Amino acid sequence: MAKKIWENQEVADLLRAVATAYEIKGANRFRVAAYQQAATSIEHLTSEIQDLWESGQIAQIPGVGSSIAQHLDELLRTGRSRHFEDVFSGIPPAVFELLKITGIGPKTAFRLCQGLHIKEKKNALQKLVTAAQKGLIRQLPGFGPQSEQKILDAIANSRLKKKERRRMLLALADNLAQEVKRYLRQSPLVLEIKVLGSLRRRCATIGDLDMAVKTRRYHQALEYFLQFPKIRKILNRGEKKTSVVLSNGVQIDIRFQSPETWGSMLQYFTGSKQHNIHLREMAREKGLSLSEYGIRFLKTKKLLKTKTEKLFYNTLGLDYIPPELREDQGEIEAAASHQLPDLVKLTDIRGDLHLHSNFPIETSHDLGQDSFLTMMRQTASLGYEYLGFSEHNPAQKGHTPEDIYSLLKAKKQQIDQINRQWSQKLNVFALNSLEIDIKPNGELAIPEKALNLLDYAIVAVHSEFNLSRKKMTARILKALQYPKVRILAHPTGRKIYQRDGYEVDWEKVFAVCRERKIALEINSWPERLDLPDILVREAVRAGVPLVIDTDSHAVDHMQFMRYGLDVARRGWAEKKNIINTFSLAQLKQFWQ
Ligand code: DGT
Ligand code: CA
Ligand code: CA
Repeated sequence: MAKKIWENQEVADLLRAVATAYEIKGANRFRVAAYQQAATSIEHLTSEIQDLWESGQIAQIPGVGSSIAQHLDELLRTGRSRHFEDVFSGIPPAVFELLKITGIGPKTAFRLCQGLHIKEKKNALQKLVTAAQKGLIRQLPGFGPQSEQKILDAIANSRLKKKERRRMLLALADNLAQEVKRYLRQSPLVLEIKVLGSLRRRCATIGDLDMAVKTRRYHQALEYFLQFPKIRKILNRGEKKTSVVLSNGVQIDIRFQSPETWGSMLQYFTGSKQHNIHLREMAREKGLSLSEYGIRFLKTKKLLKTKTEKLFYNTLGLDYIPPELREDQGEIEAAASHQLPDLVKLTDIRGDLHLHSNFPIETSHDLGQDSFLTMMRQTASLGYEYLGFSEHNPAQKGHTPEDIYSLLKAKKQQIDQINRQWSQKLNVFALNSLEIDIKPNGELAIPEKALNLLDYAIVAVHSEFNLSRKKMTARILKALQYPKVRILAHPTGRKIYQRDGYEVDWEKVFAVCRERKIALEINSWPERLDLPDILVREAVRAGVPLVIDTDSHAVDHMQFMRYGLDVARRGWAEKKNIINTFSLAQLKQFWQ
């Protein structure tokens, strides 16, 4: 029998299931977190875990500790892990079906399955709905009519969202596109490859991949593409284009085009649809018609072929419009009056202000995996000037205010020490920060005295996400009044496909941030991308400072800056709007 090839996503899903099983069994939360972290790391790998395993590199994956690495080795070698099987024992498979519903956690799912005798995955959800409709859930210990209704609502809601969920996260689409590009580049027929559609516009989620290949021999180039090993099904094929589905279910629409009409084709298939419709209306008023082949003058019927997109836009009397802005949100008007923003670039970034090291301060949430020095070196290799260590605050449970103070003091001393030893050599300066929980009443989760130890504080909501808009606004506004607070992290709390953001009165938050020079974070973590682009645009309009952070828990995550940058650009942000484009001296002055 052919040996099973493990996909990254499959392994990540399995590890996440192990974490859940541990959680149900009441295992220590660090163990649960270790499995979750390993799952996330594997999901974000840019190489295949199967390949890493074959070259003996599993233990080197950041976030995969030695014991998990051993279990994975057994899994990839033999197709099973006895350890994982032990962890799963006694947990009905149906639990994992129920967990797909947002709002049902591991322990609830387990209690429901046990109480209602739902064992198998098959029809598990339907059985749960039937039980709820018969009023059986409210009779279980710990449940009532209200929680029964909540479960029904959650299931209905998640069915609604299912369709939407088939879209991929930007980071995943990016990796996939890279892989296809690597393949295409090997052919000498291929002169250039471009990603188009929503991926080129850098949307947070991507429906399908649109690509274009510049070639003079499109027939052969198309044939070559169809040999890509991951193609599962060819949906249609024309002379110059084809649509296929890959083994992971993702669709690719790809076009093969000669250099003469390259510009118009890029423009057309980058979209968005709304942008193109608006552009066509505008062109028509000027006596022009637009297509993927160029610009036609209606009077003379003459077709102007446009080699570049710039020429295309300029011919219409517009400045070149960066793809991220092409959403028909005023960019066409701005391009006509030469008022497009000069968007922030990756090379403008001078530091990363939200990083989790592994320095042990007995944190309330997950600690990072790498040392201060490792992260400083990575900062240097990214060409930045500074970084900020912002682990989660020490847990309040089990610590007195004095304990917390001394843990944070020890951290500050260590950072001072490392700056003395390494700053000059690496040309990188480390700042001492902390990501502090905003408690439901708006107080911060560390004693006020400890704030004095920090260069700046990051505050964030990590619990009780479902407060009313009024209470959530009051909670955040209160937190923003504390001294040293300079960043509000992942301001809406959304996690794409996992949790909607909470409601906040942004006008009020914007006003306080502007006045107190508190930056709203654009968190680059692929599931977060928070602030979302629409709010970034509003914040930019309101003159609120922003910061693009990676929130890295390992050095490998520091490359995600790119995704936060994408969001910033989609929100029309310029360099001057983003505080981590400032030099360290400028930043200190800004914060004075
Ligand atoms: P997605 O795939 O849902 O994330 O979003 P897009 O924007 O990539 O949309 P897609 O893949 O349907 O189409 C790619 C681009 O092609 C789209 O942004 C605009 C352009 N386009 C040009 N003409 C048409 C048309 O007649 N219909 C559609 N759907 N798109 C068109
Ligand atoms: Ca698309
Ligand atoms: Ca498409």
